[in-house]
Amino acid sequence: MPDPSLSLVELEQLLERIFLNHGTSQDVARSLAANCAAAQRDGAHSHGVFRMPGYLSSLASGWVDGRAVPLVEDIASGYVSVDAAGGFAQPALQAARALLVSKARSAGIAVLAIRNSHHFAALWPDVEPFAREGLVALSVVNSMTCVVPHGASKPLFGTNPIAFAAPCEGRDPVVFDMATSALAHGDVQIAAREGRQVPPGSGVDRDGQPTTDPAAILHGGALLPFGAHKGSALSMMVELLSAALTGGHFSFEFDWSRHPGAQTPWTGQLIIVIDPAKSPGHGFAGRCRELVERMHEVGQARLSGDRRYRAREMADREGIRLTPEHLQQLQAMAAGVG
Ligand code: NDP
Ligand code: PYC
Repeated sequence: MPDPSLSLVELEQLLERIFLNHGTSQDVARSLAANCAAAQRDGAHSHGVFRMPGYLSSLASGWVDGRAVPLVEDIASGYVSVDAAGGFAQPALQAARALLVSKARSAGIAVLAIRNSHHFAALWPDVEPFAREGLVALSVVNSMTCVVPHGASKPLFGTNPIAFAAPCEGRDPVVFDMATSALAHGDVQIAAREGRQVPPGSGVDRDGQPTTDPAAILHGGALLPFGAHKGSALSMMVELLSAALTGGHFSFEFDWSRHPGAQTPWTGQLIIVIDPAKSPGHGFAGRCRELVERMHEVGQARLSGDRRYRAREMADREGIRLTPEHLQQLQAMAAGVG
């Protein structure tokens, strides 16, 4: 028997029911369900349905407000700010999106600074849609202290991803989305669950010694930045842009110890949107295509984003496959017993 499969709409509806049954507003349920279902469809497993128990446990702990109403502030010709009011970052982005795009199109560039927000998801769903509208987008979000800065002895930074999306003539947008740690925290959790070691250089144990044991990283140990001092500098930049600039918390600045079950980092997010129609000759998407073609010519077969697009094509044809256990677990959550 093949694993059961759902269409994107079916999975979104199932996840939306789960969020609603666990106390979120309709807007929040819709926004988180769309994000999580898209990650599952694209094979982004560290941020697909794997995350549902964490969302629910954070909501149940009272740490995140699933009914928060974001407050959008029109700060300047190229600057929008949102107070997510202790809720999730995705509905805050939705609330500010139209204003952000209209500012980017008139000024050529606009910034969205989200604060007082929880981001527990992949970052590419926040940027890819801008590129599908012909815009270039860059986003950063910080998370929770679990990464040792290069040369330091204790964790301070979060796993702090950076995502970028650009329109490209004749093909899907060029998108990358990467943690600035050697591994995303979610991938360490998955490795621990599956009894796999993580690659050397990923993390250290509670004594600061290098380890490939995911349990040692998760329980008292920490992750390392990717690329030594270079990834560490990018992670520092993510802290500054996501927290210092937006008015959000640094990854080390919040204390969730009084909310057992809390898992969603309470931080900030920055999104920069650029309108390439303002560039000379309006030729950005064509230039992007030229670069991609040259990358292929020199032998790079797989570009960042391509694996997700292939997974998406397959899911669009054959549905999104879930193990019977995962589907049962989701159905139990939707019925309010999970
Ligand atoms: P990966 O290392 O799996 O991938 C990073 C990027 O590199 C992706 O764009 C990926 O494209 C691309 N890529 C991977 N392998 C290759 C290859 N062989 N050739 C070319 N390109 C390649 O991602 P991470 O583990 O760093 O991050 C996973 C997710 O975790 C991200 O979505 C991130 O946003 C999320 N995250 C969220 C956090 C939060 O606070 N909300 C914190 C940290 C991480 P493709 O996708 O097509 O494979
Ligand atoms: O996988 O590192 C991670 C992560 C942190 C917050 C959400 N995802």
